[in-house]
Amino acid sequence: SNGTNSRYQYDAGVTDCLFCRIVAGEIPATVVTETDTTLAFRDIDPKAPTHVLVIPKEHHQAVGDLDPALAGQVLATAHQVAKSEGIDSSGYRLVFNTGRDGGQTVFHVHCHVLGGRALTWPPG
Ligand code: DGP
Repeated sequence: SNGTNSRYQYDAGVTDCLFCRIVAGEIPATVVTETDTTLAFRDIDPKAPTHVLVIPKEHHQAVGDLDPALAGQVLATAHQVAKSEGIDSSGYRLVFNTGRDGGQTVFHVHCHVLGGRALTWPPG
């Protein structure tokens, strides 16, 4: 599947997608963990002591484009990251920035795993 049914903006899709290139090993990333279907790597511009991105390896634009099984696999990996980062008991935040108003800048769906400090609410 690809991002041609873009609801938010033009989606370059698999051929020119930053996170697809990370999956392919064409762009380096600090990988935290991976499964058959998901990849977790550190955000290049961390906003908290732990800031990891969890993506499906397959290209989908936004969380609403994921079938429930794959969405569940992304969430399971995010929780695994929280455990391995030692923030599962202190608490953490999972965020899917989606579309223009959500502040999404990379149009390959990703779950931010944020923690390691007390996070404020509401977000900006
Ligand atoms: P969002 O704004 O929700 O679409 O988040 C995109 C995130 O991706 C943002 O926190 C910065 C991160 N990011 C952008 N480019 C790169 C990159 O080349 N490598 C890594 N590891 N993260 C990136």
